[in-house]
Amino acid sequence: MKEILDRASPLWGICPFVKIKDNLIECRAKSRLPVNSRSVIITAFPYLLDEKYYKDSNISKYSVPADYHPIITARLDKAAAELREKYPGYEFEVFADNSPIPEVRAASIAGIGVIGSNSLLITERYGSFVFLGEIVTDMPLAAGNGEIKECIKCGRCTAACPGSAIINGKIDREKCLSHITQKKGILTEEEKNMIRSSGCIWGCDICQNVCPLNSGADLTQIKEFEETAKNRADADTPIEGRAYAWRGEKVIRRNLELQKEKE
Ligand code: B12
Repeated sequence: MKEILDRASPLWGICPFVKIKDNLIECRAKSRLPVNSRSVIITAFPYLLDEKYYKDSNISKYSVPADYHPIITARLDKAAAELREKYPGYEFEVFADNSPIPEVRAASIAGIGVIGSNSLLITERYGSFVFLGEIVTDMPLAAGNGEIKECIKCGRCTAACPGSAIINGKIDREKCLSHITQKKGILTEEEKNMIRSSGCIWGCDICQNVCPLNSGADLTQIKEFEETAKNRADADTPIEGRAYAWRGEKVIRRNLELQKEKE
């Protein structure tokens, strides 16, 4: 099993399903969970690129590579197919992001990182610049002691958050700039100003950029991320295949207009 998972992801661990079963996220994908789910094999995919890729960028770091969902799903699908062949009789179901699994919590229980006050998983080697995905199985797998570990609570993310959205390690979504850039419809003047002054029209990295546990984070070795890097969104480039494509052009164009108003 180790070789199969090592080929898929540079960092993974096991979270017993029972430890997150009361925190499942309601979504359509929930119906795909194996009936007798026993273990969550949680995997992390580092995405930090060389600084040169972020120069003059107007989108958050996670959206510089092409949409990560198909990239990590392809890797996990391959691993799941190999696991099904090796362990017939067990189910292996792949999820990424659009998942009933509270991924940050599961990853911390699996021992692959600490939960930051910004609510993100921070790994020792790659900091919080990792995407999470998982294979849920009805196979019982040995896990660690399953304790959630917390960050050093220096308070820098809380202080730097432009919307003051971080309250005691919980995110108030309505105030989170990442959420605001994704919101459809009419924004309040305050929300518009947050987008104008951030210089970022999709997502937000502020709580990650100020985190001391992120300094010196290793760059990704996943070639699919580097090969597809594109650090600006603009009105003329098609959005297909980018991390923000699911939201549709209207929201992107609105945010681009807000940036223009500032210039
Ligand atoms: C909805 C969502 C959002 C929403 C709301 C985020 C939020 N923090 O509530 C919005 C749109 C704002 C968002 C933004 C971002 N997101 Co998001 N998001 C999700 C999603 C789909 C679900 C999260 C969720 O609802 N969790 C369940 C809720 C109910 O969790 P919760 O009970 O509140 O528990 C949280 C805390 O309380 C804490 N916690 C829980 N138990 C305990 C116990 C203890 C002791 C402690 C200390 C803490 C703690 O951990 C949980 C962290 O999520 C996940 C994918 C997934 N399936 O998990 C991605 C995910 C969390 N997002 C991700 C990313 C990359 C981002 C952004 C960085 C993108 C960007 N650059 O703009 C920002 C970061 C903003 C931030 N600081 O959270 C990654 C995070 C990777 C990582 N290293 O952790 C995930 C895992 C997606 C992925 N597959 O990689 N996101």
